[in-house]
This record gives sequence, structure tokens and C-alpha cells, in this order.
Amino acid sequence: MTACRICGGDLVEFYDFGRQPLSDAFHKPGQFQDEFFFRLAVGLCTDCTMVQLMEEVPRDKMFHEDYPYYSSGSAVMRKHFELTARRFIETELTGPAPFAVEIGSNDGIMLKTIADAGIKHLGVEPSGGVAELSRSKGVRVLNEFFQESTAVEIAATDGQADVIFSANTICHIPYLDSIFKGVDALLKPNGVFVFEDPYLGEIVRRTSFDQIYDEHYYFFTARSVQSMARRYGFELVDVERLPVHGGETRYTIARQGARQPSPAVAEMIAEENARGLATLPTLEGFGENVTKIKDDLVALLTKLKAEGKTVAAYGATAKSATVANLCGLSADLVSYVCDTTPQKQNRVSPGTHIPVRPAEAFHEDTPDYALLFAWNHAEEIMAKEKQFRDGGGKWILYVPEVHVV
Ligand code: DWN
Ligand code: SAH
Ligand code: ZN
Repeated sequence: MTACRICGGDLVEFYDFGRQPLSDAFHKPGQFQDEFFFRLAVGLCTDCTMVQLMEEVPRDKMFHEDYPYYSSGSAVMRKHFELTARRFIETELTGPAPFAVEIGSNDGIMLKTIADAGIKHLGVEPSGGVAELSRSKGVRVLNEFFQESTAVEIAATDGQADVIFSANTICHIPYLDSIFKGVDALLKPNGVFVFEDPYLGEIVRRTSFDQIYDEHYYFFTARSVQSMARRYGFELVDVERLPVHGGETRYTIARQGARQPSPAVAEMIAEENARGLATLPTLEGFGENVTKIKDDLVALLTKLKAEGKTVAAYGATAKSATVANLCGLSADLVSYVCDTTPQKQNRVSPGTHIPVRPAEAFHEDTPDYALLFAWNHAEEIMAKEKQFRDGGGKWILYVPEVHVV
């Protein structure tokens, strides 16, 4: 048995996805001899209830100069982060010399609005390519991993922050002890640390198992975040459900005693406890649903192939590495995957080596069926590709179960 990364308690494994590659490693065709693999498995801490990976991938293998995920590729996400920034500008950033820090600022999707408003800010972003793009938008960035030492450095040069924000990044960081020590050094006495990440409650409800991959180390609940915050001298003071990326929760954390927790916190924890969310029977049931989706998807794609139908995939997501490698989907079942990201195009998908082609391929070489790997952007993509269905094309989705629309 492995120990919980947060509290040292017993970690009980509940699903093994087997040998998996780095989810964002798109190699050039034929250049994947030294491809990195690890065992992707997920477990529950029976003490603090934190759900987490059993094995950790070294951070420099995932987040580096060529990290290919550019947050601004989705119009819905651009809007989401613009509204997030505006809300901070109107609430937490109204003092005399406001300062906002973002952990994992990527291509500046959120901080751009804060920068345009003339407010002092700093993004902390270890991946060089995305950090450079954000600079070209006028965003101030430190190209480093956020950790205690980075936070101490920022506090010394820039002073303490009113808001430390982070989206889809805190769940990527195994070393959260160092993060909380950093937040302690960098946050003003009445400041807030706000982060949003995929919600375990939604992953279990929808069986969205492809949220589990190398970069996603933790799967939070209000209960596990409350317990973690207290361990490091903080308090969970608000929770808010978000519709983006298939269902997330935004957690607001303050120093212990600084702010009154909203009733939403106790309500959400009560709801989690009532459904037995972070318990082994629930999570083992989730595992059975994953296996069923895997079997159903392989059966459907095998049948379509036998019928002579063509299938391509849409969106070379990090999530899809889990689906493709769990189901063994290679180019004989899925002829290509189209994606708007230049850094992924003309490369092959991690592990199963499906060719990645530009979005235009979808119009020039239209398949009979499109497997929607970017299912979290279904509304945006289906609206954009309306003519696909009008022309008789069909979408295949695998969350919450395998279905064709
Ligand atoms: O947590 C993470 C999230 C925020 O982003 C990271 N660990 C990595 C990444 O995960 P992902 O790759 O699963 O995220 P998305 O947002 O589901 O990726 C969408 C992909 O689809 C991108 O490669 C862009 C592409 N895309 C497209 O080709 N056409 C997206 C849209 C909206 C489109 O219209
Ligand atoms: N906030 C963006 C990006 C999410 S992708 C969004 O919501 O779309 C995760 C990002 O976290 C990547 O850009 C990665 O480089 C960054 N990251 C990973 N570890 C980090 C750390 N320790 N400190 C700061 N950023 C980190
Ligand atoms: Zn624990």
C-alpha cells in the first residue's frame, strides 16, 4: 500500500488504467522510440478521503518548453476566464494597490483581462511556449514552477497578493505542502486563494474517467479540500460549481479565522457524505462503469469498421490519451484526429500513434462517424461543425455512456 500524498494515510487503489503515455506528448511520426510510459492507477485515502494517482510522473516530463496545451483554443473558455477576471476586478481587487497572482497562467487566457485593466499581476507558468505567448499579450509572467521558494521570491520583490488564482493546475501538483506554504508566504492577511478543478462528484456521476491521466494527480471534493486546507492553516470558505470542462468546482480558501465560511461549503460536504462519494463501494462502482464503457466503445468501433464505415476523432485532448490507450485505439480503428493546435498537428497521438491533422481535414476528408474526444466542448464544437450532422455524419460520445448522436 502507498501513503497518501497529503496526510500520509493509507491509499487504497480502486482502478488500474494500465500502461499509459504522457498525455500531452505528441511525437513526430516515427520518432517515438523512447516514448515514456507509466502505470496509471487511482486510489482513495481512507483517512482524509483525497483521491489521487498511485504513481507520480516527474513534472519536467510534462511541463516544459513544448507543452502543447494552449488554453485560448476554446471560445467558451475565453469567455469563462474573462468573466472570472472581471469578477475579481469588481470584488477582491478594489483596494489601493491591488495585486493578483495566477498559478499556471498558460497563454494568459485569464490574466489578459486583469492586465488590460491596468492592475498589477503576475503569472507563474513553467511551460515556456505558452508563457511566451502570454507575454506577447501584455501579461507579466515568471517562467517557473510555483512552489514555496518561488512564492517567497515573489513576496520579497512584489509584495503580498490580494488574490492567488489557479485553474486546472492545483490538481496537477503532487507537492501541495509546498504550494500551501507558498500561499502562506504570498497571500495578504485577508487575501483569498481561489482554485477550480474537475470535480470528483461529476467524474463519478458521469463516469468521465478520461479526466484521469498523468497531469491530473488529485481529484478534489469539498470534503477533501476542507481537510487539506485546515492541515495547512487555512479554511475553505466558499465553493461554487462550474459547468466548464465537464463539471468543476471553484474552491475559495482564506486564512483560518479571516473570513466566515458560506453555507454552501457545509451543504456541499453534506451532499457528498449522503451519496458516499469518496468511499470504496462508490469508487469501485465507478470502476465497473469504466470497464463497461471501454468494452462498449471497442465493440462499437470494431462493428463500424466491419461495416466499412470511416471513423475519425475530434480534439487531440490530453484526456483522450486515457481512452485511446485503455481501449487500444490506433489508426486502424480511428483514422485520424483533427485539432486546431499547430503544436499537435502533423504529429501522432501519445501511445497509440493516431495521426493528428489540422481542423480542415475534417472538412476535406469527412468521416461517417466522429469520435468526440473533446466532449467537454461538445456544444461549441457541434455548433461549429453543424454541417457535419446535416450531411449525415454522426457523433460518437462515451460519456456518461457510449452513444451515437
Ligand atoms: O487540465 C488540463 C486542461 C485544462 O487542458 C490540462 N491538463 C490539459 C488540457 O486537457 P485537454 O487537452 O483534455 O483539454 P481540452 O480543453 O478538452 O482540449 C481541447 C482540445 O481540442 C485542444 O487540443 C484544442 C482542440 N479543439 C479543437 O480542435 N477545436 C478545441 C475546440 C474547442 C475546437 O473547436
Ligand atoms: N490555467 C489554464 C491552464 C491549465 S493547464 C487553464 O485553466 O486552461 C495546466 C497548466 O499548469 C500548464 O500550463 C502547466 O505548465 C502549469 N503548471 C504545472 N505545474 C505548475 C506549477 N507547479 N506552477 C505553476 N504552473 C504549473
Ligand atoms: Zn490522506
